[in-house]
Amino acid sequence: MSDKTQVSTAAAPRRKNTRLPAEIDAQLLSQERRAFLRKGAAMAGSAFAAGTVGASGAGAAPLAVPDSNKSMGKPIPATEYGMPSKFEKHVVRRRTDVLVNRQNWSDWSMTPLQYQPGIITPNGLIYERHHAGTPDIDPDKHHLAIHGMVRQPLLFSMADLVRYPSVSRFHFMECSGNGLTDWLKPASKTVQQTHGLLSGVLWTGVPLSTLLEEAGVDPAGKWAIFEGADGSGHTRSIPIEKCLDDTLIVYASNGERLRPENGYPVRAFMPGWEGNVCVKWLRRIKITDQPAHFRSETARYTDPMPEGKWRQFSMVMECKSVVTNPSGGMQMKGPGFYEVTGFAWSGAGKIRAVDVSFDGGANWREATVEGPVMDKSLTRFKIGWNWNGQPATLMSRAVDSSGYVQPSVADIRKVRAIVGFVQHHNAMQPWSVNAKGEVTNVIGQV
Ligand SMILES: Nc1nc2c(c(=O)[nH]1)N[C@H]1C(S)=C(S)[C@@H](COP(=O)(O)O)O[C@H]1N2
Ligand SMILES: [Mo]
Repeated sequence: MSDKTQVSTAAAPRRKNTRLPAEIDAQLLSQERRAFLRKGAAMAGSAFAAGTVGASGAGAAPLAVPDSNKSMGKPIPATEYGMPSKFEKHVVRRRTDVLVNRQNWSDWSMTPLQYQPGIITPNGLIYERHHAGTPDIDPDKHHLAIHGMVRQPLLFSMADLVRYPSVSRFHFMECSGNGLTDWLKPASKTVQQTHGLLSGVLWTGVPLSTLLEEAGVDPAGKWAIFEGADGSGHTRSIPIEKCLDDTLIVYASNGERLRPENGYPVRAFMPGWEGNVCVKWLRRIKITDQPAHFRSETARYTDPMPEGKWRQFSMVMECKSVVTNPSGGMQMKGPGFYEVTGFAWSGAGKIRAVDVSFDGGANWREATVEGPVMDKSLTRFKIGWNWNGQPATLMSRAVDSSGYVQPSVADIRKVRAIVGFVQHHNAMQPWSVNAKGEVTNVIGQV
């Protein structure tokens, strides 16, 4: 049979004739459904006592043939960059609705974590945080310099950089300002607003250690200064140990070159450390014998301590988790079985366990941590819940491979001062469900 015959419109009626009769379809479907429910009941025990999960119970009615079965679909264009279905338009990054900042170039947009089914954030949904907007950089004109206390200063074009041996690694990236509006009382409604300065990404690039080996770091070189090519000239000082350990010079995310807003054509990435150190649009790395004490290491990105002092260089993002389904702004569809899901992550290693409470922290159940469980990566957890229709308060608590347990705001208060908007908020996030099934942010209220 020629290609032409296969794609002719004659295929439509023929296909229709070869379909299973509708009643056989329905029979198969109900068999499958019974098998699914049996399996579910075996897995989740009493969780399925309420009967169906969400599928409606119509077992034997013949299925209607949808219009999509009766006509040809959209042909493949000669070239195309694929986009999500038009029915997924709500799955978008959103600017903050708490700190309205429209006149300011320093801005951020958040990842819709409530709609993210797995540990990867698609490139168009990776959160954005910039201090002076996104520059438009021609990769053919861009260079990265390594200089300062080195044996031989080096200048790389993008073409040079991509020739070096590369690695691909799954890691989360989180802004240390994630959650800063929601310490003591709820300001944000959704998990996108409370936790969306967080993304899970497959980063590809060159280990910085490779480039530093070639440059030859002076034994007295203890810090490296990273500078971006954007309007903010963003700069950070990084200890040489981190540079030689797992720091990456990244040019791709999730299988394609970085998006402009995430640092195209090249950025730094320090796994597990606050997003701010991951300098985008990277143009130079200067080796020095001491930190430079830039604005983002003094006036910003420091932690207030109880004695009125400020702590600098607290760059590891400590263990954290959040329930994303259900989460703020959602509406439960009546009592019955729910799979509660969320994310856990730690800048200090892997996720060891996640507990979930349904009564505001009085009792806890251990959730299933879904593999692969990777170092400094978003990790998914899930737990079955049979909602009885009564008010409930959900929250999660993660433990990482170092044994560190995610704190409450009260726990953090014992070791740090909390004054208004401050960074490094890794406390547990409570969501309350009322009898109507409305889910709201109740941080500071339980
Ligand atoms: N050059 C440059 N790098 C930068 C920034 C910036 O404004 N300019 N913002 C930093 C901050 S605060 C964060 S959280 C991350 C955000 O990276 P993203 O926009 O790819 O999510 O980039 C960091 N690197
Ligand atoms: Mo940030």
